[in-house]
Amino acid sequence: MKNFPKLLIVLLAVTALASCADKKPATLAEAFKGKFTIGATLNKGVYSGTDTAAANLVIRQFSSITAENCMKQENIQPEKGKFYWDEAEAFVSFGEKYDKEIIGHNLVWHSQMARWFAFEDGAKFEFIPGQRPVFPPYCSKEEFLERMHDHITTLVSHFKGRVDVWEVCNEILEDDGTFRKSPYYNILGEEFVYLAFQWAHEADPDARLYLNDYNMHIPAKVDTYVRLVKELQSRGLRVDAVGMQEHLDINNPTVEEFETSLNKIAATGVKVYITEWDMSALPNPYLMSAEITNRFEYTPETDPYKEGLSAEQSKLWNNRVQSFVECYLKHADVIDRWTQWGTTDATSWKNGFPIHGRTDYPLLFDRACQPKPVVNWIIANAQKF
Ligand code: 9MR
Repeated sequence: MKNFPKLLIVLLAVTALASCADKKPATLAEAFKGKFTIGATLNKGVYSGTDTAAANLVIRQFSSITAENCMKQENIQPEKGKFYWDEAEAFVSFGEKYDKEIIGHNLVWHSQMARWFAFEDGAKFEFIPGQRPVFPPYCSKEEFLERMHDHITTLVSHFKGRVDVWEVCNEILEDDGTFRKSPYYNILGEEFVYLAFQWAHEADPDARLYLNDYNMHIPAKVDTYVRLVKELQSRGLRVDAVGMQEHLDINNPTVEEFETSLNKIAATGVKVYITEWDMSALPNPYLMSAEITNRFEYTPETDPYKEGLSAEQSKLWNNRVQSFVECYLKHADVIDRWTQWGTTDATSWKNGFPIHGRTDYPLLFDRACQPKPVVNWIIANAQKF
């Protein structure tokens, strides 16, 4: 009898543990536990607290967050030597408060580059509507190296120990696998890649580092990334992963094309991050890409689901997403993170790209922050893989 309370405690503890083990996942974050992190990309409304519905969705459903715009160079260092930290600070604090993996996007990107960054001090820009822009001369190589070192070092050091993962180079290749002729490449050649990784690592040795691009299903493109990873490795530089953006549409690419590229990356020994996932439900006027200079004219035929997605298209979309997710789960040993580009359909960039003003349905949560059918399927099934 003396032992009764002890026995009771043990019994209660065992029952509690058993019911914990039985507990079915209720959210995406729980569904992917032990497999990979599941991320959302945050705009200002989410981390500043004005969009409370989206913020609550992220807090509950996701385990990782990426900065959609606030860390891009034109926003964070719009003038030489002047860093504007407030927004990025709000983003990182949000992640810390809710214990999310925090992704910095990005250190090197030709687009949304600060206007002063590659050109002679005080350079004048003239943009005449309808004419090709004529750019002023680049600054000297020495000056560019100093600016690049300063930008990367200042940004990464500022968030040392707080940002878990930095996207070091974004969209540095053309689809044919050659280097994009950006100011980085034009001034430094391929060396800019190795310098960027070196300086990012020096500024925060614990941060994970990766290369990132769209259209990674194109063999020539992924092959060059494989070469770059090997080159980084042979120089002893830290590289943790290759990011496959995965801006998909309703037809392209195939799961098999994705898988072939994933296997090529995995063979180098680094991880794969799915970094900017979305799947447009709309007709696509060109073969899918995230090349943001591509724009097409709006006509009503290009925007068929203004009043809501048809049942047929919704089924197609959900089934296609499911087949990708099955593939991601199959490769959970290689995939470390799956991030969707945005939080809900309401604020996705796809409503404005590649045609402005359409109503698209590319993300896992709808305009009312409700899960699409495939989300419920994931929550019920992911742990079975
Ligand atoms: O989603 C971003 C959008 O709000 C910006 O206006 C746009 C400007 O370039 O960038 C979008 O994000 C891009 C990301 O940073 C890099 N890959 C392509 C994404 C979609 O354009």
